[in-house]
Amino acid sequence: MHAPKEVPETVSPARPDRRRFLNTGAVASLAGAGLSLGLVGCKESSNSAAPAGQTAATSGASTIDYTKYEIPPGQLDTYYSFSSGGESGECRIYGLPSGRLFKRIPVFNIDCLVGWGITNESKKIIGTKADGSLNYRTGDTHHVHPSYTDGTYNGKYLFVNDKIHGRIARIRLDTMECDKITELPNVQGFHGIFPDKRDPVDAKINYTTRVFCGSEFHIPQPNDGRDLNDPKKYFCLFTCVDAETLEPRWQVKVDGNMDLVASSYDGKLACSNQYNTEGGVHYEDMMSAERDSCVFFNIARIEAAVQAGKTFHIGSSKVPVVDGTKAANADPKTALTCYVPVPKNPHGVNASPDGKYYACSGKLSPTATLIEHDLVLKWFDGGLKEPRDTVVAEPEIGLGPLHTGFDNKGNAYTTLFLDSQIVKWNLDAAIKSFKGDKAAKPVVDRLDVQYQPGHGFTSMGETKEADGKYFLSDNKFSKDRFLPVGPLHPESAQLIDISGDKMKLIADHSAYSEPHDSIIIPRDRIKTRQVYDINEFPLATKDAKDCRVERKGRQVTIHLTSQAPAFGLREWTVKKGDEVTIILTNLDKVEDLTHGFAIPHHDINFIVNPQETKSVTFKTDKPGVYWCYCTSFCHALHLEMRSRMLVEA
Ligand code: K7E
Ligand code: CUA
Ligand code: CA
Repeated sequence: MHAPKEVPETVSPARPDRRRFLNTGAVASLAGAGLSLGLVGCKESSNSAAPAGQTAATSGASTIDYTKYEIPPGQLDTYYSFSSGGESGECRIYGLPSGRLFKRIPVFNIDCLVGWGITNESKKIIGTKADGSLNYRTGDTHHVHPSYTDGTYNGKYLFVNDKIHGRIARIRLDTMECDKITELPNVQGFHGIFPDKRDPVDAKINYTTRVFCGSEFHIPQPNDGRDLNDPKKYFCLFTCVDAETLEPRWQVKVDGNMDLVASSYDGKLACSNQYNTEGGVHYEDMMSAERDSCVFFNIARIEAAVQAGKTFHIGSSKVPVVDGTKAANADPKTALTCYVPVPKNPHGVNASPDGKYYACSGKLSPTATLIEHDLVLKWFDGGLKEPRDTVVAEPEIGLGPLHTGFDNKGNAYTTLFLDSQIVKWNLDAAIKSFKGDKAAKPVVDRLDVQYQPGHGFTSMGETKEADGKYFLSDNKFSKDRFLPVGPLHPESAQLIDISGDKMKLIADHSAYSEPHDSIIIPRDRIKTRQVYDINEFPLATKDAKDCRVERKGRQVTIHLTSQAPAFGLREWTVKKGDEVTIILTNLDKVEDLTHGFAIPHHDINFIVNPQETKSVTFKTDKPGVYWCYCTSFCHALHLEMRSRMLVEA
């Protein structure tokens, strides 16, 4: 797997030798870890994993007119794609179908271009300790989902998780900047996140008001040193966060862990797949059971229980917690939760755009489980015997199924991590087959991807307006698809045309490590602002004539403006040991006319967009002359755009 090899000039998507090599590698590494996967199929060639009679994988390469998908210079893409950035802690915006990277949005990470984590305003959002240093400098973003109105995107916010530190962040979609971050109490491994798609309680509020957050790692509660090595006492919390204040409203104690989260289209349910119902702390234990669960939350009942005060608190947290464990919810008619058994260590749960089903992938089972929404509600009404009776299909689709996207024609597209394929399967056929109809063939197409796909998602596929145009496969390995750039290869995001019967692979886009999830939105759903309103910033200096230096003891405030090609003060004088705050307002009103501001030796670097104000605070520790200069090429006299900070001994 790691042997150096020459770079072929062209790469055939279907080179079977390479695929087999990778596939055996992936399986062998699991087997080598002592795992008994209980997987069907063949370890030699992924293609043979297709059960007899089903479509073999295709390269999709032969007759495609790629020019059809080209975006020539000067033309705009038809879709935005918002993507998580994994261990980078950021989010990204791509254009589709071109794959152009438009913007990286710093969220949990420090970014010296925009000054995120450096300016006072951004530090306040990320959160600082008493000494002014950042609470955290790292983040791990996995899942991005915009806010909804009535089952579709309203273009207002984007929500994203930080798996490491259990934080939720909100990005404004008009400026495409993060504006709030909250750390969830008593949560470790905050993984799945999904906004409510409809608010069922207050008809006046017509947009997302709840964001549901799962937690993956079970911990002692509170995690203060008690029960360190007593895993039976550990547990996880499911959290509901208010979309406007971004404060947690309530939490639910659950059995097992939570991985991904999905929400219903009617506002009644949220759910999460669980791979560790065993409560194991080592992987062998986490995969010892043949079945795990998908746990459903009855939102109205939980909120009624919170209202009625049937709650408890954990440690110093003020957030009310209700008991959603199996033992406390044995009677369906009053239950807050319903645990639906699904095969071994599922990963991913996705709601179909018609609101009828949830597809939960097997990961260690070659199946996807289809759970019917109305049957879950029926179980909660006492009309079904077992939670498992809510399952309406469980087709065999291939090895290592993870995430599922949907088109507008009743088909699902699931990533197969081990098979390195996307499998297209038909929901109705899967349901018929589950009922015993031997003629029904759920799998309708397979396409090789390069390689080992994680998330996959369709255009508008997580809204009621799924359009069936594109599927993007975020692959975990790219190997030989791009020029090598050292040991860390880029990830590959492969765009697939799903408008016809056969999937067509139409583009490879490289992506910096490591996007997990993305969403695809038509460009007309997004309305951005190009210039800020200067009145939004209480600290703004609205006229260059008002630039000044104010001193209060050792605290010095510099009120400064920028207007191409000059800053409002040519120089200012401070003393060694002063605490200096620079407040910079960009007076330029022209779209795209951004100025930067950097100070040598002081680690200051940020930008101000048109009509924006930002501030930084720092200590002067070394006498001397420091040229504060503009870092953003703004004008013919950009290089001359500088001021002196004179630091006296
Ligand atoms: Cu959504 Cu990668 Cu966090 Cu699956 S997870 S791939
Ligand atoms: Cu202002 Cu360069
Ligand atoms: Ca398990």
